[in-house]
Amino acid sequence: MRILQTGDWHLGRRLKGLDLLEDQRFVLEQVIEHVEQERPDLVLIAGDIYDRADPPAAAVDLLDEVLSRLVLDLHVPVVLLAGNHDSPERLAFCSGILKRQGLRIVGEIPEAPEPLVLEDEAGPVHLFALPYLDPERVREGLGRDDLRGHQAAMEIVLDQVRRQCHAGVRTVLAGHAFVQGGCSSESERLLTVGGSGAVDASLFEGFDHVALGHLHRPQSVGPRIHYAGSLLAYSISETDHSKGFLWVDLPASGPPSVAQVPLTPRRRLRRVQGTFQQVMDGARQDEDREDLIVAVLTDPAPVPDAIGRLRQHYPNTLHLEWEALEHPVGGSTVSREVLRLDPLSLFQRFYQEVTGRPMDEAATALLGPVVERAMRPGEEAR
Ligand SMILES: [Mn+2]
Repeated sequence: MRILQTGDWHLGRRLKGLDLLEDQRFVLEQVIEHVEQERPDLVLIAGDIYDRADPPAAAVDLLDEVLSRLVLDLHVPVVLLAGNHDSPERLAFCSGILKRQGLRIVGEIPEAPEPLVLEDEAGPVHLFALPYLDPERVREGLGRDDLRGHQAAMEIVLDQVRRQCHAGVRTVLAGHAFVQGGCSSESERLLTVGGSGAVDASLFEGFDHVALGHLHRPQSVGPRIHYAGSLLAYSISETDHSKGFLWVDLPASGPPSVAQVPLTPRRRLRRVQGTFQQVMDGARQDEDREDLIVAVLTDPAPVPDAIGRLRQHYPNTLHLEWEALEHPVGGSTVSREVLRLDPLSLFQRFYQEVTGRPMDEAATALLGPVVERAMRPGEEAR
């Protein structure tokens, strides 16, 4: 049994204002090619299909095109589930009709989870696909007023899944969640404000394979719990990630083998570092001028219009950092203490310096949520 596991496509996402749709199409073409060659038993897309609940029309068209190729042309069944960025209702439009065509869309939290039954020479494989379990939705959907938090929501839904499991039948679980101990990036929208939103890996014991979405770095967080990671780098913190998908091969018994297949991005997100002069010299030799560039300049003093001049060589320079100025080793007017302050404290300090008195409670209460919202990853394009 061979499953292609992918997730966090975030179709329609922009990075620092830059449209990534053609970049997304470019890697999805590669995914389709792999499916065409390998003919897996299933393609599984573990949530965050779109970047937001109301995706741009071009993103909807792209998904339509990709799914049509997989399901109608290549006849490979596809399961996709709603992540925390998707609108469950919109994503699941026509899901009853599409199910008959081999496309299973999981939007709502199932009251009685029903497995998708796949078969190979060794017998059946049951796949349970859960959407992102928003605790509030689980509470409402199941009429459990006492239910609080992500851990409890996952626990109660998995209890129901386990009731439908059969001993001796290989079982795969797919979902969209933040498992404790996983390594996050800046492009995952926080699941809870002020809390971790994480769930314990121990909740997933007993499944033969757990295919998760949400974390954008490809990783495993337990012996059988795997994140395929996002389709592309979706924040400038992801320059060192190798993005791709997973081949999951389930044997007749025992643990599956999981292999990552890297995808080649249309434009690489990468970091260039050095003095302005060194970076410019490097840029002149560089043929990959369309790449998405994060420049880290080490000059001891600012260079006038550095980003404008860099963009003459790298038109897609997304971000510029002054390493020596932002992280001074000493002798700077900005003390290390200030660099360690969280954004709200930094505002309070600035307020005090400007007004001569500390920020009062009322102002702090007003400012807190604003700062929190501004700092929340994944909202930059709004
Ligand atoms: Mn995501």
